[in-house]
Amino acid sequence: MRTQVAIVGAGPAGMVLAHLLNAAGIACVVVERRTRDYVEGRVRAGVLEQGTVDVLARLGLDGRLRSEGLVHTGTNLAVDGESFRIDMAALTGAAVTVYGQQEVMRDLFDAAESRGLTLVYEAEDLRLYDIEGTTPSLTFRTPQGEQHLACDVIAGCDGFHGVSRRSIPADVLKTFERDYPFGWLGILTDVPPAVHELVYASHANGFALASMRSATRSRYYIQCGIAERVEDWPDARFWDELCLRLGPGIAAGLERGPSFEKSIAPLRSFVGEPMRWGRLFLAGDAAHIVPPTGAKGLNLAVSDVVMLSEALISFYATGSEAGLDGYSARALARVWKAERFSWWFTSLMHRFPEASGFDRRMQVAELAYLSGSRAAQTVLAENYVGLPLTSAAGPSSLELRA
Ligand code: RFL
Ligand code: PHB
Repeated sequence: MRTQVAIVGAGPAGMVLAHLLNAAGIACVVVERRTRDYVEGRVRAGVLEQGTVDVLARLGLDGRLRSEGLVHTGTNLAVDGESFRIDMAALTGAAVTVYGQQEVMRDLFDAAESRGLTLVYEAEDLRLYDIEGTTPSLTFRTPQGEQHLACDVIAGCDGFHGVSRRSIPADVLKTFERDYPFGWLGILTDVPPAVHELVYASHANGFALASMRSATRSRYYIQCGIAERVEDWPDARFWDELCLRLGPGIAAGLERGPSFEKSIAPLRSFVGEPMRWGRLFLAGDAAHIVPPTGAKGLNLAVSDVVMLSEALISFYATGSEAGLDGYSARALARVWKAERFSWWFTSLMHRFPEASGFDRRMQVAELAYLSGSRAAQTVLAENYVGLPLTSAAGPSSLELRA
């Protein structure tokens, strides 16, 4: 097999890139380790930035998103049971859309089928060859046998545990990492959301989040210890702790229902630099991880592949590699800002095991300041709705110094 761009991984990064390239007439093949049902079944992100919605609209993938997505013009913060609203639309002119990653994946896969995109599922033991030359290739094994795929460029969109990032030599790849000493225990339940917008709660006991998937399906999270297990949290205990952290005002409107999904996710900040080695380009979780507090992971995957697609379109149109050469610095400039926001919001809202009484007072003071300061709220809101793409002319000199 031969193609122009081989895309490893059919998550949001790989599939949005495939659609962007297909729309530009560039041939690509997506190679995925799992089945479509497995990828589509993963319960993950829920909040789309305006820029992500715009990209899906540009690709003609926003039909269901427009009719079923919930546009939120504000978000709520709760501090030890008292809440206030941040009016993102008034502060920034932009909003976010609540539409689950599972729905985004379904739309991407359905359109891939109807548009004739080439996807290979259940590809095991994928290996990358000759990424430092101009004729890279992949091998993998499918139920049909051993496969070889020759290409011009490999897009490594295979998530945090994929093979792409590990194919960059250890003396080239610099990694920057922070693990947080807690996780998020999340549930899905078919009851109407407690509040029609999200509530991010900071409580002396720890963080909680009230989110949703639709007018009849709620998604709730509470901070838990990294050593805790799902079995430690029967529904009744989960609901009691969630209500305590959200506070009596919000708890009064909260309906309890049986959970049909319950899982624990660790929290991590991670960046690998550079995002390019030879003809291999990393995008999304393959290159970086953010803790979910800022709702940035899926959105960063989309902004990365928009920038990568622009570089590839220019490469195939002109033969110039300037865009490809600039991709890593351009993407990283935006990635680091989202990393900063996600780290800051995580640090502000969670209970750290080693935190002193002073540390808690600092969190509460900062939240009190946020509740009364338009300037502080604007900082939060403009990061939450999504920062603009870095200019194609390249990041500023300040960003390059990093
Ligand atoms: P993905 O989604 O991990 O997809 C990578 C794909 O690559 C495949 N793969 C391979 N394929 C072939 N060969 C190999 N050797 C392979 N190794 C791996 C995998 O099977 C998979 O299909 O990465 P991508 O595309 O970069 O997308 C990233 C997002 O999925 C992720 O950042 C978000 O889910 C993060 N996230 C959130 N992001 C948001 O923007 N808003 C949110 O509200 C939000 N909430 C969340 C989240 C993530 C969470 N968890 C569980 C990590 C909430 C949670 C709880
Ligand atoms: C979600 O609904 O899953 C969700 C929402 C906001 C976040 C993280 C996750 O910050």
